[in-house]
Amino acid sequence: MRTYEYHHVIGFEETNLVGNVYYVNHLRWQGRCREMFLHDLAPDVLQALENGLALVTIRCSCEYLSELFAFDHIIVRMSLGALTQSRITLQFEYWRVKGQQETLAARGEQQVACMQREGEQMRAVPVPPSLREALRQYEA
Ligand code: SSV
Repeated sequence: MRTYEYHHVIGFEETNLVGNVYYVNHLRWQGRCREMFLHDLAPDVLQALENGLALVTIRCSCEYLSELFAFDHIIVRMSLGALTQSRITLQFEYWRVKGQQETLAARGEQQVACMQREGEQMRAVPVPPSLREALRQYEA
């Protein structure tokens, strides 16, 4: 299965008193990963977000398997879990890289609904064609 990779080196700002990564950061990296995907592969969708398109996160989760620490190099690997008319399910694996060795540190999932803002209201709309096209190569 093809994955989209986001690389990250953990900084002190992401760790807690005990020295390991505070759990909220894993969700931030899900966000960083998906926005870089749009920036790289469907930049017109970023433009559309300024014109009333809303990509609404309707759920997200993370399963924590092992601790991460400052200066750990991690790769977040994102793949497409499911694609419907207006919803995208993204799956994430968080790998810690040390030399040649990679360890799975966490897993996550989130679902995004494509909607259009209309005044105060929002209505579901199809996944934008350019995004659907970009997603094709990441189908599980
Ligand atoms: C500002 C805002 O609302 C941003 C939302 C971003 C949503 C991005 C969705 C990207 C989906 C990428 C899927 C890739 C699967 C391999």
